[in-house]
Amino acid sequence: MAGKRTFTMIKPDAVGAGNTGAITKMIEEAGFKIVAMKKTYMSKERAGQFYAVHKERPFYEDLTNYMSSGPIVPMILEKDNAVEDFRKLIGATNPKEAAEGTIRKLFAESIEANAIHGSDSDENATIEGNFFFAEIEKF
Ligand code: RTP
Ligand code: MG
Repeated sequence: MAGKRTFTMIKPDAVGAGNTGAITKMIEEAGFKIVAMKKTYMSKERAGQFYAVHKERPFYEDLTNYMSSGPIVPMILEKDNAVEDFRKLIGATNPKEAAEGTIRKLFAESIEANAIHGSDSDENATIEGNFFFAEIEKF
């Protein structure tokens, strides 16, 4: 079902702060079905692979250090218009610019430690979901 899934991960700051449950509740209450979910960890090398598109950006080194600083909770989510609707639910990259009631407004610490990831296209949602989950883990 093209366009119905997105990929997210709760980032190390939010997992470490004990916000996994509150964020997951918001995701489900917004109408997203959890297709796959686990708690795991990315080495710095693996974080570098996940964020390879940002390799030339000035924040890449910081970003890969941060994303490998603690456990994360990746998920595949399903809903009509999933990618766009999920980006709305999480809010702007910088929590100072995020709309009221968004996950980043409520839980992000900074532009880098911003609580949660959301795929930016259907194509990337598939690639990112497959980075973490085998077919047998998707329901
Ligand atoms: P994401 O991919 O995690 O959903 O975030 P996004 O689309 O809103 O932002 P993107 O431009 O893709 O950046 C990826 C992540 O890199 C960190 N970042 N740090 N220090 C900085 O200026 C800076 N800018 C971005 C954030 O963790 C951002 O979510
Ligand atoms: Mg992005």
